[in-house]
Formats: sequence, structure tokens, C-alpha cells
Amino acid sequence: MNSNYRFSFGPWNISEGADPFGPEVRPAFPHEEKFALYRPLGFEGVQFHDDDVVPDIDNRTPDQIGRKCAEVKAMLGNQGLVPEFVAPRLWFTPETVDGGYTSNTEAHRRYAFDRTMRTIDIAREIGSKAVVLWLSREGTYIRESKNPRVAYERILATLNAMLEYDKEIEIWIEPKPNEPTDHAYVPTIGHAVALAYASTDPRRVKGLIESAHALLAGLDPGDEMAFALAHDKLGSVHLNDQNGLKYDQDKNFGAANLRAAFNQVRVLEEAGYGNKGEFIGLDVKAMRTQAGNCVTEHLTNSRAIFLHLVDKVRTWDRELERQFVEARDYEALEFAVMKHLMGVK
Ligand code: XLS
Ligand code: MG
Repeated sequence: MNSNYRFSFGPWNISEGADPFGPEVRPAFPHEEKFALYRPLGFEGVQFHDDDVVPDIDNRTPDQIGRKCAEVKAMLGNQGLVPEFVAPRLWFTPETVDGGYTSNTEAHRRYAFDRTMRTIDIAREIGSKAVVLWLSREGTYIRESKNPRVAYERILATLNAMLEYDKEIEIWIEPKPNEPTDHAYVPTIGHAVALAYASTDPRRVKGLIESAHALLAGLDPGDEMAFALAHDKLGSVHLNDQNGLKYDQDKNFGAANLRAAFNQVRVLEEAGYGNKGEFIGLDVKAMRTQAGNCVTEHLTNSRAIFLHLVDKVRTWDRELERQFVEARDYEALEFAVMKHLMGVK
């Protein structure tokens, strides 16, 4: 199979994940042992949260953080791995319960700000030029608790401060409409791109589109990707799937809607995504009830599904498509797509 794609995932994608209402089905797998699994599984990019690089980050001195970064950088080099991005994990601390950048409490906004600047330092020290902002808690459970206009201004001010702090770093905003909040402030790539253009350096503010997040917003992930690509703002993707409006499922790519997955690959292929070194990130989790000690099949299976879909895109009869489009015979076009995906002539 022909492929020049490079794949990435984060340590949180190996084995982790639990059903909040059931017993433990998988023991946690030691964090430090995960990195040795990347290459054998067919992945070379590592996506990090700040505390994936520096565990217990809030209790570490700058020296300790520097040493840990050097260790991780050496480990990546030894394993032949590339750090794709670092994201501040602004959702597990008491300071960020009501959001970080958009919190009403000044001390909490300061915490989020400091941690974000530290994330930039960490990214640079391990050799990455991208910081991902999944704005997890920047929203509300109760709308009247924050001023949404002020919230957007605060998010924009944070982006500008990041751009000012480091003149080379890129910021990739990962939109998601809900969970953990009821409503998030940057629910779609349209919002992220608007923030990019409003920022002091639009070139360096891009998006990371996760299929499931687009689906949670009721949108087509392929269209969301195309929108970002049209603005040259697709920093990365988190391919996965989602079965309707439920909890964030992080299912295997294509497992719920194969045709939508085909169309995501089609959009990426047509844009030459990957030619500038962009990764195919897979933000997939093992099924909640899947037993096993170190579960990785969801990663290898999603990667394989992606590659099969690349093949489907490349073998799709474009001339037939052109004829059906010209004749406005959409029933015939749809049936041809379905037969192609089902592998029938
Ligand atoms: C959560 C997000 C998260 C980001 C990285 O819904 O997908 O895992 O990708 O912070
Ligand atoms: Mg994600």
C-alpha cells in the first residue's frame, strides 16, 4: 500500500480510559514504558501534555523541569521519535475548575497563564514548535456565570501573549463544543480561525481538528478540515469517530461512519496534507470495556483503517464522479460511492 503519511498519538491514548460507572477493566500502564511502543506500532510522532513531559509539573522547580525536558528529548532521539506538540493540561487542577484563561478569579487566570508559558518553554526544550490549546474548561455549566464577550477577549489576549512570548511558536487551537463544560467558547474551527485572524500574528495561529469534536458540534469533520485547509490553518488532526451526540467516545477512525471517514481522508489527500510534515494524529481510546494489560489495537487498527481509506480515495473513479456530477445524477453518484466503499463492482 502506497503511503507517505506519518502518524502520531499521545501517551493518553495507550490503554487508558475507564467507564465511570463500572469496575476497572484495565490496569494503568506505566507512562515511561509507552514510548518504546511507538515505533513498533508504526508511529513516529508523540503528542504531549505538559505533564506528560514533566510529571507533577506544579511541584517542580525550573531546574527540575529543564532536566526532565532534556531527559525526554534524549529519550525521543534514542527511540527515533518526533515531538509533535505540547498542550497545557489545564483541566485537572483546583485552579482551573471554572476555566483558566476565562476564569472570573484573577489568581486562577494567572495560574493558567503561567502554566501556558511554561508549556511553551517545554515544547521548545524538547524540540517542538507547536502548542495545542484544547480549551477544555473555557466555557460554562451555567451561562450567567461568565461574561462571554469578556471570555473571548481573554482568550484572544492569551493568544497574543503567547505569540509575544515566543516569536516562533505556533498555536493550534483544538475546538470542542462541550464536555467537560456544557458549552465551550471555541466550539468550531470557524471560531478558532476568527481568533487567529484577530490575533497579532495570524500566520502562527492554526487549528487541530478532531473528528469526534466536529461531530459533537453537529458538523461534518471533513468540511471542518477543508475550512481550515482553505485558510492554510490545519496544524494537525485528531482522527477518530463518534456515534452521535454522547460522551466524547474517541472511537476508532471510521468505526461509526465509514463514509464520513472516507470523506475526511479525501479532503486531506486533495490538499496534500502531510507534505509539509504534518502528522496524522489519532486521538483514539480503547473501548471502555476492552480488557487487557497494554491495549494498543485501537491505534494500529485506526492507522490501518486510515491507510485503507487512502487506498479507497486513490482508487475512486474521478471520471465517473465528474460525469455523475455533470449530469446531476446524485443517486448514481451516491450508489457508486457506496459500492466503492463496500468493495463491490
Ligand atoms: C479531549 C481532547 C484532548 C486533546 C489534547 O477531548 O481530545 O485529548 O486532544 O489535549
Ligand atoms: Mg483530541
